[in-house]
Amino acid sequence: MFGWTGVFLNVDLTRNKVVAESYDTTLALNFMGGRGFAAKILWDRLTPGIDPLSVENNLIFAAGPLTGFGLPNSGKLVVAAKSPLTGGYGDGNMGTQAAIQMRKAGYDAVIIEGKSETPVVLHIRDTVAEFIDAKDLWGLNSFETEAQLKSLYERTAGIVSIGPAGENLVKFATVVSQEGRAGGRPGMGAVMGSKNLKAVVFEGYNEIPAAYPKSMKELSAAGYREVMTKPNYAFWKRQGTISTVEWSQENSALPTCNFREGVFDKADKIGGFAMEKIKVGNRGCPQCNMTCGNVVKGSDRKESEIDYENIVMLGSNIGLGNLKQIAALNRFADELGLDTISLGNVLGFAMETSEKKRVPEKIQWGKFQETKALIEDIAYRRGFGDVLAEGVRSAAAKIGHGSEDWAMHVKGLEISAYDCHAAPAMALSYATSSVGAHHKDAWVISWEVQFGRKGYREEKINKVIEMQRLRGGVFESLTVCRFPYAELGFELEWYTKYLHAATGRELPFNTLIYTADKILNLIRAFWIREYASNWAKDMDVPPMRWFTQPLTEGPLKGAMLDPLKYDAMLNKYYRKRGWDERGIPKKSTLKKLGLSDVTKELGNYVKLND
Ligand code: PTT
Ligand code: SF4
Repeated sequence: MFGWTGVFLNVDLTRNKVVAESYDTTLALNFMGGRGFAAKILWDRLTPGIDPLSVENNLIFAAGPLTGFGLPNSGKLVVAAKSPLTGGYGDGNMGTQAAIQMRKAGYDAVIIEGKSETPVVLHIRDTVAEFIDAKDLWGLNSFETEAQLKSLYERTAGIVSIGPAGENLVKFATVVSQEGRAGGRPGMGAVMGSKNLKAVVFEGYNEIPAAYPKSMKELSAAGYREVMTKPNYAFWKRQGTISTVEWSQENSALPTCNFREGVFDKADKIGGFAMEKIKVGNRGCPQCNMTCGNVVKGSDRKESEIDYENIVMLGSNIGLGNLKQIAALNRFADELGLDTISLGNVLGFAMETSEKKRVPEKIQWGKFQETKALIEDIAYRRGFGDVLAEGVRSAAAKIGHGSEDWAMHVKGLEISAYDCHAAPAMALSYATSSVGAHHKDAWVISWEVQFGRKGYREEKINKVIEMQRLRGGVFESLTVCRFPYAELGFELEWYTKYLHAATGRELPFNTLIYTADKILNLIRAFWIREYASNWAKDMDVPPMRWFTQPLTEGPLKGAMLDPLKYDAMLNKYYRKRGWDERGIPKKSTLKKLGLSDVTKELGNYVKLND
């Protein structure tokens, strides 16, 4: 097989055993890699209903057929498991040297099951895997952990680790790499912690088999050159994702005070131009010349790599308008291994709940020191922090007193940094994303703003589906960064050329889209199998706040979503997807996608329609 290594590494932490397992071309072509492999493995191997933090869960690191070849933006890795936050399928995508090293070691995926008796580091060097005692590392933050491990291995080693949040099973703990790359929003760090796995070190010294190595090199060099010719390249290097702060403010989409408003009076102090004034450098994922991680020094004088999402969620959404303080909170979250998006939601929720006097704790908007202390309480599960460590869905259920009305999540995953009071298509995107409320699959809001945000017309549904196919399907299964395409207009044809050089196969775009639909439906089946009789259409509905509490400030004052129109839009989305009125794939849809085996299994949990 070319392109793929054709091998998964099974790691059993209970028995300290590893077994390399070859898989065939059919699996590769059917599921491609990354998210596709993760979904297939979790569907096949997990017993429905297991506790995500039990030994039975699998933690998966999966790459795609382009990972590690030196192609632009191909240093990405999917980390996946059954999510302890949502109870459904969970994954994330992080840029890390570990992606490249895993492939060079000879594996397309590493599947970790069981639980080590004591804290452990897994070291994989080509065909040799060892389990190293990690008692001395347990308790260290993710930066300290990586620094210690770095001193022990080759400079090229790829390391992923968890911080105290993962160890303490905070439900939105992430896996961290390279001081500021974080992946697995729906609690992949907690799954790693539940296995007593502090870190994985990957070292690989083999060539990844390419069908046409020479054209691979040429295409790679040409790709890097092409990226640099794109008109927005220079500005992207200056501001990366952060220019979106100004855009969101102009368009009333900037989450402010727990998504109550879409404008923030200190937006100019936390946007791209404010960031440029304190910027000290660029960092990025390996194999990338777009390096979009903007490094600034926070109020703690430590370096922090910031993006749009973490600025907004730890800034305007909690009423904090000081960029250096936001950077310090972001660095703190990276060290602890907490997802900044969920964290910003949880903090905003706590502030609003306190303001409304539904809890005795006094937590005020925009107070840096108090917020930092609360973040620490969350990571170490102290006091009220322990309640918040479960995520907003669970916290609201526990607190009650109507607090569900301002718990901003879909399916238990907290909302990313775009307010949708006046963005029905983006609301649909959050509501139907494969992991819960994440913008990664269909970031449709900029298109929606450009082409008319009012209305629920069919074109919007089509756009959501198109983006889910491309971003959530193609990019997550090839496991390459989507930013060259999404932000600079790097043409999609490049990827079919890369795929041909890597695999020796003509894999036209419509094949990739078909695979994307297959993966999305398999993930959908995973969710439905887990929720079984509790599965309901309202799981595909965004938070009530956007339907019931209009914006009270800014040019879109008064705006909110219309529940009846949203419902009609969702019904149409279901029909276009080949799902029934409950949002469950029909037998005919699964068959068309080559998922007939799924029909049989899923039919044991819910009644399927033809
Ligand atoms: C991603 C989510 C995002 S999406 C951001 S910022 W973004 C937040 N970053 C966090 C962080 O940092 N530290 C932290 N402790 N928690 C964080 N949580 C948030 O996690 C990321 C980039 C970005 S920056 C984005 S959009 C793109 N995402 C891609 C994707 O999902 N797929 C893909 N094929 N390419 C992508 N390219 C871009 O990568 P999750 P990274 Mg991240 C400090 O993992 O779970 O998917 O959540 O990986 O290496 O940091 O790169 O404005
Ligand atoms: Fe990583 Fe940014 Fe480069 Fe994408 S563009 S590979 S997120 S540094």
